[in-house]
Amino acid sequence: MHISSHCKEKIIKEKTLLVDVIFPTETEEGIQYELDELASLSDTAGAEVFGRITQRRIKADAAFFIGKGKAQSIVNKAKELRCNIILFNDELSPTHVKNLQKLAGDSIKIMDRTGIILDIFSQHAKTKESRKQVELAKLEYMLPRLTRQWTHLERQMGGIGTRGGPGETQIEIDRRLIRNQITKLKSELEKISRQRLTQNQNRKNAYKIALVGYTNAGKSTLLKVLTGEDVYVENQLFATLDTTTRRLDLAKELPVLLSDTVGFIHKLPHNLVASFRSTLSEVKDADLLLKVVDCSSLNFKNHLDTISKVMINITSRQIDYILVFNKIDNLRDVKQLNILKKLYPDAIFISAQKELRINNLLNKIIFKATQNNIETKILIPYEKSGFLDQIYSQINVIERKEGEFGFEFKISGKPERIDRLLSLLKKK
Ligand SMILES: Nc1nc2c(ncn2[C@@H]2O[C@H](COP(=O)(O)OP(=O)(O)OP(=O)(O)O)[C@@H](O)[C@H]2O)c(=O)[nH]1
Ligand SMILES: [Mg+2]
Repeated sequence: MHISSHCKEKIIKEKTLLVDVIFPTETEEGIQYELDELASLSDTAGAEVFGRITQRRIKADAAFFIGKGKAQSIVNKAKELRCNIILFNDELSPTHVKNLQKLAGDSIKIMDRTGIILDIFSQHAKTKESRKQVELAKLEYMLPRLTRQWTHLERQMGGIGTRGGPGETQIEIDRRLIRNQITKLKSELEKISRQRLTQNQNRKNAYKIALVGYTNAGKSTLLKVLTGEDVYVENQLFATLDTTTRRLDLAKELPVLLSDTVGFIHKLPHNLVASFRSTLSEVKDADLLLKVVDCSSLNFKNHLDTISKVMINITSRQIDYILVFNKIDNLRDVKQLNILKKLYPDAIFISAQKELRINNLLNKIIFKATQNNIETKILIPYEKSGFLDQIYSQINVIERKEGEFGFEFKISGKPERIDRLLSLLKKK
């Protein structure tokens, strides 16, 4: 696993002990997979895993999440292994964190899955927008979890208007500071998203494709192969946080845009999805999704599940898609490939890295992009020439003539788009 240089110092310091509770609906096998994934998250964040502990429970304990006795023994184990982080696979409630933290003392930090994901996002956020999105998610996560240890926030957030009114306790002051900062971030993000909307106006007529999939499935590698763009590819979780959109030259008269964006993961924190909503707008507005799956992973079925769940969170619209099974070069043998092909007859099997069978995918994209396209003629009266911009920005123009009554256009596109255009024309 790649570890970027700025994490190296952390690795020496941070040692994690992983903890997972097995509830009745979960299997031992599933839990091992989840712990492997939690270990990858810990590794990507720059902390080394020194042990794993599981406990079977009917339901979570109200005070400690696990039993109090077990909690104490985990803390002892962490001390024995010299771990400074106890990392829980589930999202802990503010009460759980408070109680567990009290038990663990100052030298050990209690963290949960959401916390470590947020930490990775902070490390990987590069642009102004993604940094603000991560900060927003972090503050929303922090707000209900404020305890006495969070003090002196003023110094970090400082400035005029941060001093508390009479009688406010430190925690109240901190909460108020955080709420103010959340409001500020939201309005800044709103502004950035409005700017993007204006920039995107001229992309309307393009057929829009978005890459979606589990983190590390190979989405960015595929964007690189399909468009020739040099994008960041790394064997780590959440290498990509910002959306990249590039032209994809498929055929004449077929403007296509391809977007790559942040990957999904099992139990992706809700407030992260919410704060990344504008980055994910390329997914929401896409005409076609390429659902990229690492089919060499033993857990690809769970990954498919996660994609569906996160998509429901992002949009209620059903978007047409192609199932892209990537990393076929990593499969054990041809037999395994054939089994998968039988199970998923509609999927396209490729290796983005080894550039295998990319043409199959391109053909299917062209088929989808031109499927049901119709050609038709429309007349724009001269007095409505203000409408010409909309024609060019929303549909493919094959021919334009100046006739007796107005501009005579020959256009092609999806019937829905043409209908939308005609009803706009009527209204004007
Ligand atoms: N063996 C194999 N490895 C691949 C293939 N495609 C991508 N990879 C590797 O998988 C890792 C992740 O690739 P990325 O393209 O960064 O994956 P991603 O889906 O963009 O991941 P995130 O941005 O982190 O969500 C990299 O080490 C790639 O080199 C493939 O077809 N075969
Ligand atoms: Mg990526």
